[in-house]
Amino acid sequence: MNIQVHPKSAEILASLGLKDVNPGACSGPNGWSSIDPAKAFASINPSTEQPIACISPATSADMKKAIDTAAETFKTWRMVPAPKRGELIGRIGELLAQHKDALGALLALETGKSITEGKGEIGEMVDMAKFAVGQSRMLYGFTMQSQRNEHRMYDQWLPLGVVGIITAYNFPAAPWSWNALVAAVCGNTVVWKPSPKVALPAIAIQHLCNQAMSELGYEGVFSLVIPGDESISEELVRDKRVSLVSFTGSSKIGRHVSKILAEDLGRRHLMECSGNNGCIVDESAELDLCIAAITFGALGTTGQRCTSTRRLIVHKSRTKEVVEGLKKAYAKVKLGDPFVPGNLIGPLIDKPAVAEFEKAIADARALGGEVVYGGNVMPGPGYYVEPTIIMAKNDWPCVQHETFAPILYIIEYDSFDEALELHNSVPQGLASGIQSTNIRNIEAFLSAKGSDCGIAKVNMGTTGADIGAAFGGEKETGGGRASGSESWKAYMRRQSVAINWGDETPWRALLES
Ligand code: UN1
Repeated sequence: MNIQVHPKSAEILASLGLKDVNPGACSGPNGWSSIDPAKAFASINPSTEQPIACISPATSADMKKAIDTAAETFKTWRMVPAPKRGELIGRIGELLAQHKDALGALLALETGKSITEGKGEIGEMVDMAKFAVGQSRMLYGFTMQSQRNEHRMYDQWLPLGVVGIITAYNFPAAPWSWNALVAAVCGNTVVWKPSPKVALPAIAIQHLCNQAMSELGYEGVFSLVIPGDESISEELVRDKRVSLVSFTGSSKIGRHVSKILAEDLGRRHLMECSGNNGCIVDESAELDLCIAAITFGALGTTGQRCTSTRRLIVHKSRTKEVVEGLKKAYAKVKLGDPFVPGNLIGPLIDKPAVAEFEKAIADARALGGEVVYGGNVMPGPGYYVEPTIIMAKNDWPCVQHETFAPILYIIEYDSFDEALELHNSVPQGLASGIQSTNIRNIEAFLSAKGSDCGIAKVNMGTTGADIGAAFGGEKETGGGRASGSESWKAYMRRQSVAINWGDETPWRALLES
């Protein structure tokens, strides 16, 4: 294949150990799969529509080998003291920090997100490694009061086994770390299936994990599989040795994945599916704060975050100034090559994503939606679209659906109860926000009758969750939680232990009578 590369491509790829054609699976020592050039598929730069490098897809045999390796390695890894397991994660964190610039640039190259966001995503992984190292000394269980004489009771947390992690194209790296690094300190082994649209960072990260695993003698803890087709990906979900599947992606596929797992009862799933994030702007909102937060919330990562602000629920008295303020801010936001510092908005990921953008706008227009900003696809090369603002109604199908594009729907309200009702009237429940200086509205938004989402933000954008807090949402978002808070418990099984340390038992009398 004749690869026309971005000027910086060769340098970035070389510094991360990536070649023109890369193996699509790795498990165990010297475990890279063999390359079949005839089957290799290209990873495309959405800014130029040109290939970056190719991946030889994982076969069914590669998938089996990865799960075999993970299952076998689990037998020894689970017995390594958790703080020792943390040492491996600490080393991976150091290597990620050393390669932060190159990995961040690779994300910009492959996803089209700005270089600042790319480096930010890797920085988040470094923080996540530090968090997981700390967590490795804090896998706490309760002690409980037994009702029996001279008995002790306590909860202990034990590892699950093999954890499968399926990640999406918009965040090719950080969500793996929220799951994998915590899962590993908990004593699990990990098999990662990234989106084939953005597989190069996963290969680069596997190289770093391999280095750390080989230095510390823990080979086989982290494996990678990048199949070219869905049926092989599904083998990861179907294999009963995989105790937990953490899935990031659409609610449609998430529903399919969770059904397969539910069939086996004890197998677990951690779902991070679609979001449709609303932000209420009330009468008391501070305009400047609100405009800056909403602009980044709606346009960061070109509206391709599951936390992106998609619905702005504005009090009627504020609509005019909010829309005018957003239009001014949108006009200032720079769009273009993700490598040019200061450019906030890059391209969408691919042609189908552009078609989704066009469809959502056409659907809104057909229902009477007024496009007050943007609305057009930009001339190529690159999958660039204009940031868009549409006056809309909350119950329109296009508003109820998550479109991964920089489209912001403005929905007006009269009373605050109506705002809460509108806010919660979507099938998804990931991130939410309120722009307000009114303590009563803020507290109502955070109360039981308020936001029904997993993440609630006050005077902030809906994006930019901090790793210290659990990440995930309710309803069709799937209910899973990853990264901080007490998310580690999802990667372990609880065992309630009871010990009789005395010499009495009520059953003895039964035998003596
Ligand atoms: C996602 O879009 O899948 O909260 C994750 C945020 C980021 C993560 C987004 N920290 O916007």
